[in-house]
Amino acid sequence: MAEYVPVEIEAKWQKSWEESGSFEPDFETEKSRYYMLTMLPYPSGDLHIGHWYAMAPSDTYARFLKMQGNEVFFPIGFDAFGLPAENAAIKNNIHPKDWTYKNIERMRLQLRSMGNMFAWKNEVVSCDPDYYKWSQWFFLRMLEMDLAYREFAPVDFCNHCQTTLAREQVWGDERLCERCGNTVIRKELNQWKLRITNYADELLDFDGLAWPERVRLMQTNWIGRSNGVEFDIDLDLPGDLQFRVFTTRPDTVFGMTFCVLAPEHELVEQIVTDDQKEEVSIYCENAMRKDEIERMSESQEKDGVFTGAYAINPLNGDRVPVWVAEYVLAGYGTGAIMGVPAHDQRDFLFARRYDIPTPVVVVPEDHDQPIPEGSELEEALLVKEGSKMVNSNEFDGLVWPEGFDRVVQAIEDKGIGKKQVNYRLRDWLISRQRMWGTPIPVIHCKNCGTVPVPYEDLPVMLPDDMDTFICSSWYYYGYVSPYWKKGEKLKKEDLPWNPEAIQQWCPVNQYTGGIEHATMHLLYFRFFTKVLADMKLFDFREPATRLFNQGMILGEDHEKMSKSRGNVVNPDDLVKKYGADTVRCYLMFLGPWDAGAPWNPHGIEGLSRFFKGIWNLCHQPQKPENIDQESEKKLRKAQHRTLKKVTEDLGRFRFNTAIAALMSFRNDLKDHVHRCREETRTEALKTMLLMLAPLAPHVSEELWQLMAPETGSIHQQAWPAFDEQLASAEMVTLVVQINGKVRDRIQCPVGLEQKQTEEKVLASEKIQNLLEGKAVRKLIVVPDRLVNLVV
Ligand code: ANZ
Repeated sequence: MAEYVPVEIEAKWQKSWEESGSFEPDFETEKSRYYMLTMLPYPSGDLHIGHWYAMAPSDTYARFLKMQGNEVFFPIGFDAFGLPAENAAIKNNIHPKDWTYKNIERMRLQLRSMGNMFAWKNEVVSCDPDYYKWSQWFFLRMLEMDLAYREFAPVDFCNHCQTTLAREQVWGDERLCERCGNTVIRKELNQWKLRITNYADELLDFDGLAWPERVRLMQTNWIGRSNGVEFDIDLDLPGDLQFRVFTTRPDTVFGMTFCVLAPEHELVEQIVTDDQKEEVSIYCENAMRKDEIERMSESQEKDGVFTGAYAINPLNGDRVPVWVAEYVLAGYGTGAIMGVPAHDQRDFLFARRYDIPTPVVVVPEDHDQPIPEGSELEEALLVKEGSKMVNSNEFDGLVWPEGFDRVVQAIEDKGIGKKQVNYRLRDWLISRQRMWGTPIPVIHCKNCGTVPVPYEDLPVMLPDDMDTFICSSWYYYGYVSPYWKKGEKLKKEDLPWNPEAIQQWCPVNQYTGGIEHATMHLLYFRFFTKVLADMKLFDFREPATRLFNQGMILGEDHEKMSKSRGNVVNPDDLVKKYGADTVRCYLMFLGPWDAGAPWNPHGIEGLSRFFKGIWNLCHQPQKPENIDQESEKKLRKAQHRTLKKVTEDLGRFRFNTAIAALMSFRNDLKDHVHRCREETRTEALKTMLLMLAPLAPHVSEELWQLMAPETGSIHQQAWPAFDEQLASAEMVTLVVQINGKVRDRIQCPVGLEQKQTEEKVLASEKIQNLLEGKAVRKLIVVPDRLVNLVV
């Protein structure tokens, strides 16, 4: 009998499938089309186990759908621009392009070793000029639609290297340049942005999308829509200087005991008194060097400096000090706030630090105690819904949201402000000042300013700069007609793809990828699709109907895998030793796909044995000792039960339980197959192989050729159907006794475990009535037959 040697059969089948083009979809198909997409990899040079964990299960799903009769499109490509290529290029003194393409070459081989049914003919590589010319084309169209614009924005800059730096190139709290070790400064530079904020409200609408709740929540918070009011506050200074604040809680305006301007606020210099000048200026300079995340951090002490100036609360005439503090950001709202320490935690910490009074002005509606003194508070009193205004003159007693509305009305009547909706979301900064990225197709001319490059002159070739998130914002359309109009001159009226194919295949039916992209790529690609729909390039407005986030595969030590920790698992070594099928299935077996799992080096042998077992079963010639009806029946039932389970599990990404069911079916086969008729045996084994086909494509193909060579490839077969009746669990009648007397008979599925049996018995209404609350002292279970309760 031939031995199972995975390396021998796997390469053979990968070659055969690719040569026959069996995984390239038929674009003209009559079948229902299914676009299955997995996030494209960055060509770092090595396919790591995380890639396998992302891509092997998605391949299983794609294959499963194909067997179920869909025409499945499952493309792959490379997101090839970015910083690592530049760093590697500098280090090794080669061009980033050479480094990138060398890595792509290697990763293509590694990806093939996984045995995925990728539609390789549709591959795109985002650093190919025939790809990025379309990114540039989109940019020019957005420029015309006023969706792209240039604005000064702060960047990290190294004076020594004379270059801007990406976040990850700025090291530590000291903020040192990764290249030269000098201190990095913040500098305002003219940068390109896309108006994603125009789409903020639409991006909050997830109607019709089957996306994980977690991602929807993260995006919703990221977009951060807040309903509030903006109004002017006069300074108590000669002249009529004033500043505008944004608040979501106008109903707390009577609790304002200070105001704060962001360190970047233009009024700071004008209002600061002479004796405060120096302190304020040092403070502002320091603050402006930090980034927003640092400034907003909860753990950060809330500090600031008094400007020496005072402002007047427009609703009650109170005179309050004006401070500068870094926790107020220049880029949000108006860059100035009213400080209400009793009801805002940041203001509370600030007021505590500087001994500023903290009067309480809203309480829970049902509060019937005396109103607390602010000095008693240990933290801000956060009440909104169901809050009642107090200590607020004519507004006393008003309950949310009426209090909100009435104060807004008063502000509008005075003509000092209006309702305002703000978003946390900022426009998307796409300039990168890096070499290895898509050049922005605009010429900066001394005499005539910025001039868009004519469409016919695209692509604008490297080097220059444009963020890689653009490339990944439309690659899934690129796959459908890769490198459309390759080498041709472009026109504005051109379409970036075959419109019919896009309309037929998009939006993506199922997208899979990591949750870490929730508020970046997964938001940008939704935005991009909406913009392209507004360009009338297609008539849908969301890129992917369903989204699934896989978990992360961790090191054996339950930590994130990293070279420095020495806990990295190399998939190539595993493939050599066990074969791709075993590695794929073992990763899927480790736990539910969305949960992720730590790598466990001990279990993989078990899976390897599982395949050997099936291999042997298929190779052993049938020598029925004596045909046994009972065995026949058991095997047939096991087959249909397993098929039902696997069909359901694969359909909901529960690969681990599907594999467990197959293992149990392998045991049934071992136990019964030699006592079954040839017909029953073949059917059971073939069904096993068909169920394995999406999970372990190579070994199932090899064995299929042994069992049914006349039918062609296993991957062209239909998913088998199960018989609902055979698949359903067999029932038994369980006799229930109380103190030895038969009291009830209950129908139960065969093989219930002790605990389930007990639960089932105790749930019976009849038994409950008979027990009348008496304590059960003992419960004796004879599986599938009898239960005796001793009371
Ligand atoms: C007074 C107040 C009282 C506030 C209260 C809140 C609670 P969201 O919901 O995130 O929009 N704020 C406004 N502009 C700010 C800026 N540039 N930097 C830092 N904080 C800013 O938050 C709106 C609230 O955040 C605003 O409402 C303001 O504080 C603060 F009981 O005003 B509030």
